Amino acid sequence: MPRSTLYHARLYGIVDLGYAAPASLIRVTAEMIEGGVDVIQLRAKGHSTDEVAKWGEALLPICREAGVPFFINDHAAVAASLGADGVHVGQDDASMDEVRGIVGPEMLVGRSTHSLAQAAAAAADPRTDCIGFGPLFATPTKPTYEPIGTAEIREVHSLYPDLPIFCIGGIKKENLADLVAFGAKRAVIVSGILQAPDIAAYVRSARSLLS
Ligand code: 3NM
Repeated sequence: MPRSTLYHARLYGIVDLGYAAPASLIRVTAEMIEGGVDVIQLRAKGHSTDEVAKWGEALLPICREAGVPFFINDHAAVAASLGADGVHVGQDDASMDEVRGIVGPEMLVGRSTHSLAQAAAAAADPRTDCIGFGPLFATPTKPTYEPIGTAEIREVHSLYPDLPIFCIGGIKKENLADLVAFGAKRAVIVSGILQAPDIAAYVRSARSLLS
């Protein structure tokens, strides 16, 4: 899948086992797709490689049928063996050499960044296909991370205009219009989507704010 798919993406949803029970993963993924999410990631911190592989195997065909890129968080070997579209890694995870050594040159690779300096480092490597930029606000989904605020959103987008940048952290449909006014083009929403009483409706309304 080409990087341009991520460039045109607007709303990135994460199926996070911290919020979604294993028995709900297929329904939650289908509802996110129904609402119009542009990218889906499976994130299962603290779960075994075998579990991630099992859940990834269940979700990949649903995403593939809908043409929605499917990322695996952290587990490059699982992403490679499933033939996922992408793998997302954090600052403390494997180096790009290590990740590319596992997934090869074609798979999309995303990297979390938590400052302009980290965004610069990620952007300097042409093998980085997208970045997360955050957490913008305090979030229970990543409780130990210091929020970086919204002041640098415009700058990071103007420094790296060709890099798909996904704002993340404490984003809800209620603050999305403000983020767009601050220069955000794309957003990741985790708990807002997964805790919504109607996931498809929530995604549809958040997506409509990111044109
Ligand atoms: N990564 P919510 S913030 C998974 O800044 C994740 O890299 C972040 O969850 C980063 O939408 C975050 O519930 C959590 O706030 C986002």
